[in-house]
Amino acid sequence: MKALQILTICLVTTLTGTNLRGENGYRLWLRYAPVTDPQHKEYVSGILEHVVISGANPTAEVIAEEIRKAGLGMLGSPAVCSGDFSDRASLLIGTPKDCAPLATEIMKKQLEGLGGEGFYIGHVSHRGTEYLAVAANEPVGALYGTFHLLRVLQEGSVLADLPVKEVPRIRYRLLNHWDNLDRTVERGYAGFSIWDWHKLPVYIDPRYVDYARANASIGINGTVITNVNANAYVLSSQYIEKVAALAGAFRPYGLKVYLTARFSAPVELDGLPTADPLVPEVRKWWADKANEIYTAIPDFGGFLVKANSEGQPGPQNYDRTHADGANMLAEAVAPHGGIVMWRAFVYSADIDVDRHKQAYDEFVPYDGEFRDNVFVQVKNGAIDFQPREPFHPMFGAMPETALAPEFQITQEYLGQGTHLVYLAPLFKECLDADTYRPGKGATVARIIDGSLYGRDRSAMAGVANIGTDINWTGHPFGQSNWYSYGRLAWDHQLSSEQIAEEWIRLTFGADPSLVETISEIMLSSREAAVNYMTPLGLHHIMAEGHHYGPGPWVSRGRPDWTSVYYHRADSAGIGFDRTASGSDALGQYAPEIEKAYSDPETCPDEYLLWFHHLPWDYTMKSGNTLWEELCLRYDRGVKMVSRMMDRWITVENRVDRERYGQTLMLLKIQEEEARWWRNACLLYFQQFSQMPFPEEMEQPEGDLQEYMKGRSPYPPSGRRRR
Ligand code: BDP
Repeated sequence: MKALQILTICLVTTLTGTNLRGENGYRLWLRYAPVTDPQHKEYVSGILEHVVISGANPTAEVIAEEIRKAGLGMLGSPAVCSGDFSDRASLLIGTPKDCAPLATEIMKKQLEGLGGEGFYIGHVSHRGTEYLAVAANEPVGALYGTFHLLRVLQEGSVLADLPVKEVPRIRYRLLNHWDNLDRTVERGYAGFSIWDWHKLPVYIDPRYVDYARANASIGINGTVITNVNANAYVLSSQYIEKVAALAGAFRPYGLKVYLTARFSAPVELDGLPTADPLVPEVRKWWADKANEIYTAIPDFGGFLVKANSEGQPGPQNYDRTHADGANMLAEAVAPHGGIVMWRAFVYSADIDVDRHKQAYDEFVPYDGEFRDNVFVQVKNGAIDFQPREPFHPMFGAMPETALAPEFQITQEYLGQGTHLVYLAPLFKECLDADTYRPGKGATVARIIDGSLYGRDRSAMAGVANIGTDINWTGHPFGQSNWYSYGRLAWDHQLSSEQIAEEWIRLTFGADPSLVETISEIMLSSREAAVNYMTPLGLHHIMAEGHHYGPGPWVSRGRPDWTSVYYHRADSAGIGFDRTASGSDALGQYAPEIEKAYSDPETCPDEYLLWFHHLPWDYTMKSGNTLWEELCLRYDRGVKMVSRMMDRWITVENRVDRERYGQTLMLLKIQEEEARWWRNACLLYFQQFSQMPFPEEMEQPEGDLQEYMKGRSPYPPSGRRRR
């Protein structure tokens, strides 16, 4: 590099206080960037000057390692850590069992009700001196507390309103990887699977540890490492040994391993004549398999199962119910403290019932029949991770069953690897939705966290967007979705704004105007995507198979995998009538919702075409006709992306070049693809509406036939394979 260039970079860096050199994103939100503000630097040094981390256990060791990293990054020198109490301590981290100053009655009182994972950050007094402490009942709580403290410091903030006490609202906070044993990732857009099966169990990729650290830092405590379209082979002895090695790497971080269980595994692996869950030999096979797994992995989490769905085997193959299947597996893992997550994502092309209704029909009659260690895992909406769906009607309809919501962090239907779409608003929309069951205020969040029923078991699942790409998630902003999922699983009361701001400060820097600009981009991004893909309640109109790009014309093959099944556009109008005069899916919701949504006048615009088939000239609340409104919303989506790009351009020189440039290029693709969605969808629907495009919008260009041919025979990855 020429001297002049170096000088310029140094100058700009000094002037803006930002490190403008490239950052590849590997460090995620754990960057521990140098603290430049002298006052904050003094504050951080004061806290990290001499940290006492008590306890001789692997979690205490990783806490010390994290504290050293943080000191090195933020202050330029690793913080001094010791295991033994010293009166020079600036911070104490530990449990009452291991750290004498924390073993007081007052502290024990403070820790009451915090369980194993909760933590306390505040002052303790010992022999007349006050110390700052991160205290917990168990080492993992101390680890979560440490990450909390380091987050505050990294954000450029100070600890205010001490003491801080936190307890996770959800007990099982899980990632679901749709990773195949050949290292492809179903619906993955960030490279290959990070599990290097070939080299396991001997070779422990340092990424495994960074992965566990990242998860622990946001409170994720379990990971299902294999695809729901499961391969029985992962349950073979050879693979159990590999899984045990991963579990060993994750253990100090409080991250447990789970596996997907292929229902036909007893037949496939050991030649049993049947996998019927009521046959004693089959039950014994699973009990033995569970024993084998727990011998290798004593803290194994349990099984996740996709059964009788999209061709997967299940109990119905033997005329048994979901409850029979789930309970058999639950019985096998129960003696070891394991759980079973049984997915409710079931629908069949052979049943002539709106796909929206099928999961409810199949599961609700079995409410109360699932064992105590079973969770029924329900997607946020009744169709399939669409840009916007009303909450799934099963929430609230099974009070005797522990339900766990499943969110999709990977952006299968939201622009895959190229679109910036911040998903916290989507997750929140479901969690905050009022089911009105049994009455007003029964939100999905209160149902699934157990508080509504006084149940102490709760779980949440998020389909991971992680792969071998250097920045883990492909799109630099994909990281924010992993982050927000974890934060919401810990505390679903956090707002999308709060989480975005946290993430931006940690990821790009704490300059308030930078935070404001990037947060505006993030907070508008989900609504932008809904607008340019599926406004007004449209859904499932993406391209066939790979799901990349628009495909409202898809009409071949299995009807419930086509687009025409869902949008039902014809010369009379557009939308799916799910009122009592149509499929009556609305009848599965509480009467309050059914009543409000059954009338197009009172149904929120967001869900209008989800529940109604309406004429093209129907008058909307805005006064526009339905056709005009549809066109304007599609166009608004494109404009919102242009605005996101304009805003992003203003952060040049305020964030590092590498991530600035990557994001800008991706926003260009997103803008172009938003136009593609708008043009293709509107030209297609215009065939039915026969109405002109409103003048005030950018006129859709191109030829429908060309759009219908698709872009390339080689769409992005994310293909299905076991
Ligand atoms: C759909 C995906 C498919 C998954 C399925 C599932 O397209 O790849 O296998 O969900 O959740 O959205 O099982």
